[in-house]
Amino acid sequence: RVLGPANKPTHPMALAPVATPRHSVDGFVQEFLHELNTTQGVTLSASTINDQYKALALTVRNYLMARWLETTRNSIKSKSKAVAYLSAEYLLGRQLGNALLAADLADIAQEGLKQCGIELWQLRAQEVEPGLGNGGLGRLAACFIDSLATMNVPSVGYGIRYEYGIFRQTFVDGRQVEQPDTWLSLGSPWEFPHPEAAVTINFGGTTEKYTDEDGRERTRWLPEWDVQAIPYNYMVPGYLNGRVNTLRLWSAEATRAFDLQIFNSGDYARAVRAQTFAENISKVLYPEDSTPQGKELRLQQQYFFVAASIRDFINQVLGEDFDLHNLSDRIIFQLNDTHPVIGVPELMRVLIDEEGFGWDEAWEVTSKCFAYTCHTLLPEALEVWPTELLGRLLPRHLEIIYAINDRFLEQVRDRFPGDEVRVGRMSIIAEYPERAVRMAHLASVAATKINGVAELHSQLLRDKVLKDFADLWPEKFTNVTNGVTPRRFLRMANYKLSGLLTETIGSGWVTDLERLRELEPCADDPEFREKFREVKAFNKRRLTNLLRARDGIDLPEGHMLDVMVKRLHEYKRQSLKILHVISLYEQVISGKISADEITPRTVVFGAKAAPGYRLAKDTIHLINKVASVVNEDKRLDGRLKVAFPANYNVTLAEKLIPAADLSEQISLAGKEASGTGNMKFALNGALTIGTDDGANVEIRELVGDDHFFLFGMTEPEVEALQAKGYHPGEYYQNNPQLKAAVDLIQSGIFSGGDRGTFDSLTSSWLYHDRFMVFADFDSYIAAQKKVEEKYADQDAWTRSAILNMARTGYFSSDRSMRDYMTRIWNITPDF
Ligand code: B1H
Repeated sequence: RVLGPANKPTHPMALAPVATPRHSVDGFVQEFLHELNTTQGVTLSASTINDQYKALALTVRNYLMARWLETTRNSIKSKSKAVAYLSAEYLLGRQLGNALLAADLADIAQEGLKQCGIELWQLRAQEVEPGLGNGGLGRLAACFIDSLATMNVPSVGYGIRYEYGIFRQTFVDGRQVEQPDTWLSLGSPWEFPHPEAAVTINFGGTTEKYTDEDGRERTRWLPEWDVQAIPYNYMVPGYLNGRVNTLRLWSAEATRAFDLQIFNSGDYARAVRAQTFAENISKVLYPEDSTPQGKELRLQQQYFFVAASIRDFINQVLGEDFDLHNLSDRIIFQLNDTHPVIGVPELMRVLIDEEGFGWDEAWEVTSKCFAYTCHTLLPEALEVWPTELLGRLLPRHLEIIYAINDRFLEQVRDRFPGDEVRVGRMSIIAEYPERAVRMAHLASVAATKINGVAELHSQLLRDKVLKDFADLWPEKFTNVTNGVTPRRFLRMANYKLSGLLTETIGSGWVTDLERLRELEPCADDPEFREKFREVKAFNKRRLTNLLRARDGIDLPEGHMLDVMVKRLHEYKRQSLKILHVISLYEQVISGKISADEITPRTVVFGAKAAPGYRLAKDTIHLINKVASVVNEDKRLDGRLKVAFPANYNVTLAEKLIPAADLSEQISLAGKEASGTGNMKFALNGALTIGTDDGANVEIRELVGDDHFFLFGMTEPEVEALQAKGYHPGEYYQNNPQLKAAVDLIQSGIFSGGDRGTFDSLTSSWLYHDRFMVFADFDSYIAAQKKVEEKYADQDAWTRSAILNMARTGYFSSDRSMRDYMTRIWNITPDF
């Protein structure tokens, strides 16, 4: 390390808190101008909007700085047990608004900037969001660290500082085209790089046996190459509580030693290429949501950040003289899906090879330090690494995995004598189609606790995906239903509604969301309903203005806003939603109904498809083509519109969700582990049309059947149909409305007369649809009729919307974190 330990003061002032700027408009302006002058090196009059944004960000940072240093110092001093959240993704969203809120500076900043002739919202619009995640899993990690900070829980988030986050989506002729996400091109004022705290991460090579000084047989890893992991710290401010936790993201750089070797060989060009090779590790986020890519670089990323994080925690937090036998008194590593599971053999390697532990001693410690959250039910989403690849990259880890497996299978044979079929099913090593490590099995063996992310999902994990493990270790299994942070998704995103809530029940709901219950009686108060409607109307106007400027999209006034935003995936069934639109259109143009029978409605889609996922991309193409035909057709009398703004991200979600009337949560039952968008919509006063899947089940239980539009098969019905044999052609032949919609696509009307453009989609639905779109079509259409009936009675609708909000406080990520603390971590908050 270049610098010595930070907590040995070398100056009497070293432990004194850094001065926090005065919490007043004057104090703020002074600090802002100071940053503009000294950091950006410009005067106010010569400053660009980017200068102003950066100076503002630095100003807000300064207000949080003393709390951050204090939190960090206390967490090292206090020696309390901490959580290390290990996640390959953090979908943070913009930082400025959240930091202003956490420091109680929003009003002061607005006024101070106004005095400087600057509009705060304009500076906020400058920020490029760090899109370091794909969808729900990455956003969940961001919500969780927000809640941990707000609830005073000693914790640190560890992840990867991707140079390119999730791609920027554009449409060319209605097809998705991906652009690199250059979120760092103007630099980020929110990060604190610490190159002096770099950690060396090894790869490749071989292992060898040797005898140590005490005559013990030992193994050592002789790696072939290495990279430097450079930590970048981010503040994670709690809401108005004086705590600022840390998110530590690792960036890869080439090591000196590595270059030198090649430089000395005289091959300069190869040396420079080698540098690029090392730095590729943190270059880009893999854009597949739910379907992991078995790419070597991906495994490199996983090991890179997990090994750096474990080393970092042991060296920086615990310090030299800590007895690692007691590691589980100080830390629990929470595994966000299987992506960080290589941390299990890594901790074993550190304890055995580096610290001289015996196997049993090391396993005793390791098996208490990890807990595993599973986020999926789709078999194709379960990560598997070929032993050939894993052994080439991490030879010592593969040996350790084999050794863990040997001991584990012995246990299985003990418990289930003679049941070799079970042994084969449970083995950490799969033999077909190739020899490979099943990461979910490794995680299940090592973890103290295994949790799913909604009640139904956790039950299906126990009954199906991980049934053998639940038979062996029932006590390991638990559920923690997901949640979302009320700070970002209610207080910030919907400040009008927040104002109404606070004026009605006080501001306690921001950190105690169950208090929204107090609003239940307001559902019957006409005056409150009127105010609630005004808020919705305001949010719709705000969205209209944004989409006009951002996408050139014109939202009509007075429409029901029907929103489906989430990653594009067959199981989520955007296809069902677009078939509904096509069907409405078909009925009008064929004269079956007249346009004025349609409820004026705008259907908004937002969705990115994984770049290599053909059917998902074809669905985007279809939606865009339907939009361009439907939106222009005068026969609809402007009563049905489709809007598909490109590049759906957290920033857009914050504007879209508060404006929505109807939330589409229409996955095939048993496929969506939880969903978290569903929670955000309900909390912002949208009604849900949804299947009995994921957290929809719990939302419906809480809001009540009268305020939720349920449709579709249940999970057992899906299973039964699958077992009996699903024949989509029968639904097509027997349902004229469905047939007419599908035929309309095949007529070429959405593809300039070409009948074959969407064959990939129609034949998938007709012949081999794993996600049974046709089977739920009828029921979906019927539920949409109920939606229209209810919407016709605005008082009834608003009443239900208010009750949705009032009854879903359970879905705060604060509650999720409390559940993790009691059911999994055995941790209590500080103070
Ligand atoms: C979820 C993923 C995921 N489940 C692999 N699994 C990935 C898997 O890059 N990869 O390889 C990326 C993401 N993401 C989602 O997690 C579930 O589908 C949602 O239902 C759930 O709400 C969310 C948070 O638990």
